[in-house]
Amino acid sequence: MIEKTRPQITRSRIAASSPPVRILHLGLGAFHRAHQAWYTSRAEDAADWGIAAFSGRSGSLPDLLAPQGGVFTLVERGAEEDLYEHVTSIVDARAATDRDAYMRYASAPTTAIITLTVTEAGYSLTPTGMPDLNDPLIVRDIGELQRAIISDTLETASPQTTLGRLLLGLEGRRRSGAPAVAIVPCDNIPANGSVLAQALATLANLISPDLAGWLPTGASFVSTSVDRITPRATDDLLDAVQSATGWYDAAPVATEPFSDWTLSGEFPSGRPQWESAGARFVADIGPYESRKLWMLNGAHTLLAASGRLRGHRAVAEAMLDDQCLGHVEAWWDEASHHLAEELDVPAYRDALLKRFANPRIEHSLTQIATDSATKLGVRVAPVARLELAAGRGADAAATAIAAWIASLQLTPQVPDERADDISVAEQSAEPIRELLAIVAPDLATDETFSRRVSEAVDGLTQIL
Ligand code: CS2
Repeated sequence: MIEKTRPQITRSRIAASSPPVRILHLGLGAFHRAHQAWYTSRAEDAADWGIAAFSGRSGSLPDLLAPQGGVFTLVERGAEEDLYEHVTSIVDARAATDRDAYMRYASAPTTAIITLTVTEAGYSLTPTGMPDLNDPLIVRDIGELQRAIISDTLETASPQTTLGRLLLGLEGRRRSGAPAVAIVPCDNIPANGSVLAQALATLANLISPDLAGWLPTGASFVSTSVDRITPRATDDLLDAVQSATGWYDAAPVATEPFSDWTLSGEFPSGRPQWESAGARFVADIGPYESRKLWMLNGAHTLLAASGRLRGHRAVAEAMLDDQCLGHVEAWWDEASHHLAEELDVPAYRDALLKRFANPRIEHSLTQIATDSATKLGVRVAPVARLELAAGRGADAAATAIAAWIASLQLTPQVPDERADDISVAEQSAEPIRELLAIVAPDLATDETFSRRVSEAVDGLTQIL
């Protein structure tokens, strides 16, 4: 329990204005606050753009932020020093279950943008990026939305999945005649805007022809690549903020100095001048997202497995272990074969080494290991395919997948959306091939690659 020795920070106490809500966010957590909320708060036209943020998996933030009027302290943790600033863009923090408020914001003509940070697994997609029509929650949401729309009882529907919730909000919007909204997914999925557009269109076609017909003009989809390493906040942060700023803050967030936001797509009802806060708008997002997803996130997922196998708890600690570092370097070499020269991969790689080594960012490997089955499919499998197509062995990709398989056997269990599939695979006659099939079904049918993964699992389990 942290002792409250200072007055609590509130919007009025720090004399911050209250911008009108024009952005609706799903997935209020540390990353949203250190990234999109921070960019919005720093934009030149911040006074015009407020955020109403709904919690995702972690439920308590709205209760902590509401008494503060949504404002909080962001602590930028450099290798040597901390910098403190106030983020004031979130003006309404709500629980995921607050359906009425959600519908009000989703249907409001003043809402121009819906952003999302719901994690990769939160989109209920198959490894090929289509909505998972075998997922019981998706099946349930389709039925519930169909019934509510046909019987004109929208207020009774409470879908559970992100796709279902979005479709409910969009149906509300369609009915209210609100102008087109930009939907901006901020999760680590390649072409996230197009993937989400396709997933929503597929489900809308099953739910309601009116909604399906409205979608192409009612919503635009923006693809983004987002980057800022933001571990879960720890209790000592509250003390640090209190003594450094003179305010008690019940919900500060600590993050690294580095940040990147690359976006591509249309904003039919306007947007904040995020570029004035450092965001980058591009025509082709592909190269940026590959560089980030493969080099940073791929290495993270690899370290989460190989580091935990070696008894490490955090990224910076694993980077000091030559074996883990060797795995990461080999992975970076392999991924670099498929990244264009203009992306200046050597400089990006040097920066990553420093970011990962930042000893003051305690980034837990267990946190990163969550949902590794889905993450490997997005972060590692694409490079394996490209390497195999180029006639090479994809050894580093095989090692990354093998490290995950070995960690399933040898380290404490971590939450994974695919846990049921994982235990079925583990009990099958060919567990390694079946586990590989969860990550990437096509790679599991490649005999040579599958054997390579098996050999790497043997290698990893022997040298421990
Ligand atoms: C991490 C990411 O938890 C994870 O899977 O790889 O959250 C990573 O820290 C962010 O994408 C950094 O931008």
